[in-house]
Amino acid sequence: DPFIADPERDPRLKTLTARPRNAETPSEGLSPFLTPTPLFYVRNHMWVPPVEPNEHSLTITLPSGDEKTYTLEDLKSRFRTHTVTATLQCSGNRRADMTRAVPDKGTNGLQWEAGAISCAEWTGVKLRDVLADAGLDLASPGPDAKHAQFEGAEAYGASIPLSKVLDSQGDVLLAFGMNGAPLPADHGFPLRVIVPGNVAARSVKWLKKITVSDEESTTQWQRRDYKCFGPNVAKPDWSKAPSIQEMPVTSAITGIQRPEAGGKVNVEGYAYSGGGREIVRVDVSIDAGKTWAQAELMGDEGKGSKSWWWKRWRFEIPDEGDEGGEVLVKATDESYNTQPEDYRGIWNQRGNLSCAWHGVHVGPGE
Ligand code: MTE
Ligand code: MO
Repeated sequence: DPFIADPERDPRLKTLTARPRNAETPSEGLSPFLTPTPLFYVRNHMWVPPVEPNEHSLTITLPSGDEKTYTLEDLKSRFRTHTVTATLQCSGNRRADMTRAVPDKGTNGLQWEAGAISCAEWTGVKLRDVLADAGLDLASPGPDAKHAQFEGAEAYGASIPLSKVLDSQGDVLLAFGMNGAPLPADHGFPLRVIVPGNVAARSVKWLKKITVSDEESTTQWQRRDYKCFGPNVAKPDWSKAPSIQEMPVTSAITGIQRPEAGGKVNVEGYAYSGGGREIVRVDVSIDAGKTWAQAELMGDEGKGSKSWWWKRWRFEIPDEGDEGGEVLVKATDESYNTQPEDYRGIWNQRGNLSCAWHGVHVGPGE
């Protein structure tokens, strides 16, 4: 049984598949700034690999062929420790919205609602510090040093451009801590890479090996799955589209509360953009998008060089009338990128980057 090392899971997680474990964060877990660890969404392509922390090691290979191996103890004792707040979001978050919007075509993949996203404080050492120790010249790494490839202990792998690692404000971590405790088994114990601002698929769990290379990781997760093609492309030439790295701006409604009978309806949710682009505005409409009003942004501050974390927001519906209706949300990031209105222009067969305006029905008495 390859799933023998899979841990017990919190029953409040919304399970999509049990083996491998894929489960989204319930709305109660989407409400706090830092997602309680047991409610952090889980996306496993395979099993949780059994690991013996004292035997776990990380091997780094440079383009020169030089190789260096680090134990966990080496990483913890020899490098400065940093804590970074980062939201992880799956490329398929909100895929179910895209499927519902284009029912004749549907989408392939796990049908996530708005809970394939969570936020945590990650503690570890900077990958750039470790690469320098392994012998990479950070100032002039050479023409063959273009990508950092990551391999997990089960077989999963992915890569990111090396420039993200070399950026002194990139905050790429080799993390052993999550929300002040050791990483749990589902989230990569004992070591994972955290790539803040990039699609979570690049934050490889159960990290065993890093290769600095002139090419991207050759896995399907780098070369195929996380790409978007136009609706007319039935047989994509995978090499013709870049792998998803930074994600576009998105938002969602995650809770609706009526404090007391007859009281006003409060709507709350999150907004997030990739690349450390801060969310600067969230707008809500209660008339199908004809008019919009700005929601209140919560003042949460995370740790890190850029805004790697989501923004929580809330909005009080002024007068919902008797019929209720659809509440819509859209967000704007610091580059003034905003979300598309609907799925007509962004539908893709894999259902990646499902980020149109999010709507939830609010009815009387709800
Ligand atoms: N790393 C390994 N080793 N195996 C995996 O299946 N899944 C990736 C990424 N890293 C994966 C992995 C994907 S697609 C996502 S969305 C995130 O891990 C999910 O991280 P989480 O389970 O900690 O929420
Ligand atoms: Mo993912």
